[in-house]
Amino acid sequence: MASPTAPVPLPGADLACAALAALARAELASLAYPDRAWVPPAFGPSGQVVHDVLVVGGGQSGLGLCAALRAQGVRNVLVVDRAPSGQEGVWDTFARMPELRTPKALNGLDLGLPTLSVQRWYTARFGEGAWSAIDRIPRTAWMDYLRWYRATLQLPVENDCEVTDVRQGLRSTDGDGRLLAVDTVRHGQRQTRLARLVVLATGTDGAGAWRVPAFIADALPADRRHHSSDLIDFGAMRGRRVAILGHGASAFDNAVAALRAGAASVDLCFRRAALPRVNPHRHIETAGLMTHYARLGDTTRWQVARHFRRVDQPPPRGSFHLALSMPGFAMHAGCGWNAVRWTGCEVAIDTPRGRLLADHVICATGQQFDLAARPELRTLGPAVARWSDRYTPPASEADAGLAAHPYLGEHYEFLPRRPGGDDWVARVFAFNSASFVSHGPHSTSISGHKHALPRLVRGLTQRLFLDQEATLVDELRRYDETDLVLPPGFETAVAQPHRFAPVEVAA
Ligand SMILES: Cc1cc2nc3c(=O)[nH]c(=O)nc-3n(C[C@@H](O)[C@@H](O)[C@H](O)COP(=O)(O)OP(=O)(O)OC[C@H]3O[C@@H](n4cnc5c(N)ncnc54)[C@H](O)[C@@H]3O)c2cc1C
Repeated sequence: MASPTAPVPLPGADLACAALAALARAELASLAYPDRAWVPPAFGPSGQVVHDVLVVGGGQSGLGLCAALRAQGVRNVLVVDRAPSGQEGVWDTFARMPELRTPKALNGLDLGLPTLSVQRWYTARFGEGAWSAIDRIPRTAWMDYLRWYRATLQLPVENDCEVTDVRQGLRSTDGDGRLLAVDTVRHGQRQTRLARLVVLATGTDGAGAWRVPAFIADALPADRRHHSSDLIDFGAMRGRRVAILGHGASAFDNAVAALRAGAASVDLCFRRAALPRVNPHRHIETAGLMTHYARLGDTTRWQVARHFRRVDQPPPRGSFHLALSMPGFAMHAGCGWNAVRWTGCEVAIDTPRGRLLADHVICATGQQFDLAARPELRTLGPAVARWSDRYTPPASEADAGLAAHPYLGEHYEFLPRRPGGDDWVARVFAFNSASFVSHGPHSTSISGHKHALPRLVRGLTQRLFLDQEATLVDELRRYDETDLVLPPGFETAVAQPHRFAPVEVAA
């Protein structure tokens, strides 16, 4: 979906971006990235290739991770994504805001290389002045940058490929470590892939599902109720009344989209008495906190998670002011929906303020945490430790939703639910919304990558390296690659015996 504020590329922008890509590759090479491969190849029982790391999800997290692993000499990485190429993630699918919510400076997919940064790409494409003029990157431009990034680094992404389960696999032919079996479906073909490690980079809904609340879903015809994450036909709302539930960014974005498409009116309702004014996310987006968050004690992490749940964040200024400026828009605070009914020709919504009538309903109610909703977690879900297994908050701070979140290790690895059991689950890393309580709210967001990706990469490379411990000494002893090339008998040939005097032996 094109953004109304998409900037206009400079003449020759494609050539400039191609030149920047070539420069980025040259600079990577000059820093000796990627480093040489150091994970020995492994094969499954029937000779199948074993991937060192299989990444599920080719959005910004999967791409950045793949690039960072290759830079560290982990070359046998495969990224799979169920979306078609270039349509990964939220940016060009159902995100509807004109610009990102993240300030433009908070990004970190660049591996520390300015030529890979979004700023350099943006200025190559739109000019220095265009970069100075924005404080948020336009949404569609961010997705274009991700496409450029993937192409520049030639990252191995297999699209249209859905992961349906991750299981304990077999031992590899080299006998080290256990393998994971990853079941996939691609164009109707089922396949089981093997990997030493798996990362779930499956996004904001990676630990649940976008869901219309049941009391709404059950009451209304399917074409009259939508979730903000649906691919909505806004054209069908022309001349109609639209009611939106929620006060977050998506609520305002969808209001703007509906009014732009010609909706007669939009009523945006939410339960709170007032919109949040303060954005606690901005407070915690510091290098110190995001780098070391996982080292905080359980009590502190629990309290932070509760705080974020309780206070929420304001809608982004751009979408908010735009919605308020549009004729037909109305916002109703303190107006949660008690009941919803289909009269046969319209939607009747009971609120504390009275009855609201609408033709379409959009629920901007976010995602529901529910590991059971994820096919790829069908085996893992019941086997992994949850916060309820490891931490008991005071009764006044209890929260069943947070308690159901996985209790992850320091590097995003799942931990076995039964201590000492199912250790294979620690070969799977949750770099998605499942990490919210253990690693804070920002690991996978744009502002988190700079700090979170190195931690994840360290965990992955540490596991791959420690897998080699049993063979490390033998390999070292067997190592016989000649470094100094000399002809046979060299030492004898160069020796100069006349430099030595005979040693007198005392009588
Ligand atoms: C409307 C909206 C606006 C947002 N705006 C911002 C913002 O401005 N700034 C910010 O930092 N964050 C924002 N977010 C949060 C978040 O979506 C992004 O930070 C970002 O998309 C996270 O990147 P990711 O790669 O981790 O996940 P995603 O971009 O969601 O990518 C996950 C990928 O995994 C794939 N996948 C999932 N399950 C499977 C499976 N079983 N098999 C194969 N593939 C699978 C999906 O197809 C998808 O492509 C926003 C979220 C929404 C919903």
